[in-house]
Amino acid sequence: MTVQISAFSWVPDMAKGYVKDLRIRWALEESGHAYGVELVRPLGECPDSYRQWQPFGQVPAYRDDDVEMFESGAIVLHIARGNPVLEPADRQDRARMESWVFAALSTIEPRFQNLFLFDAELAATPKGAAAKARLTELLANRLGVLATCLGEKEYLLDDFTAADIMMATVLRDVRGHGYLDPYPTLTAYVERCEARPAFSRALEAQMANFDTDTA
Ligand SMILES: N[C@@H](CCC(=O)N[C@@H](CS)C(=O)NCC(=O)O)C(=O)O
Repeated sequence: MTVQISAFSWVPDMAKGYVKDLRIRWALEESGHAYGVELVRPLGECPDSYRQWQPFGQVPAYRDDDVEMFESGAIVLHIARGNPVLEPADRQDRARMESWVFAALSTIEPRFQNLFLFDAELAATPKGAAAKARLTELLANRLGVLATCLGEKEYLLDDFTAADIMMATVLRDVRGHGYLDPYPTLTAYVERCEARPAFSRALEAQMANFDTDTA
């Protein structure tokens, strides 16, 4: 099967290694699929034709012999379908895996993103400082629940699944801003996921693509 994904050819240094095509590369590496990459430039510089593939002009987008799609969660679930490394065979476990994929994307990630955007623009004002404290508390509540659910387990389910790709990539962003520091088990969980050879290959491939854009 021929697989192609989109990725940015350039991002600021702080974003290198964190762009969301990493999720797709990681899922593909875990499942042993080779893939090609179509590089686009960010900040509205992508051609109109790209928006037929990814309507918002974002990365990643994905196509294979059968389907063309966008949204990293949907793409990772598509790659996981029927794949024993990423998707449990048992129906209940599969349902839990899907639940955790959505928990990563809609329960944890937005709490961090609110804070991340806020950090940049408003934190300097007194009202801003109070609001930031509240948003920090809201994120902490979610991380606390996550840490309890993970407990001493290695992964969200008994074995590694697609859910760990989504959760670990969300938590890497959280960690980068220091909000994971109070949760040693979550930090260890991210490091365990990052220690997977497939993650290293995915990361290296993303970084190598940035080297090609010298404009
Ligand atoms: N919900 C989308 C978000 C994708 C996303 O935020 N991509 C970023 C790169 S990590 C992007 O393309 N940013 C540029 C933009 O939004 O214009 C997904 O998970 O695929």
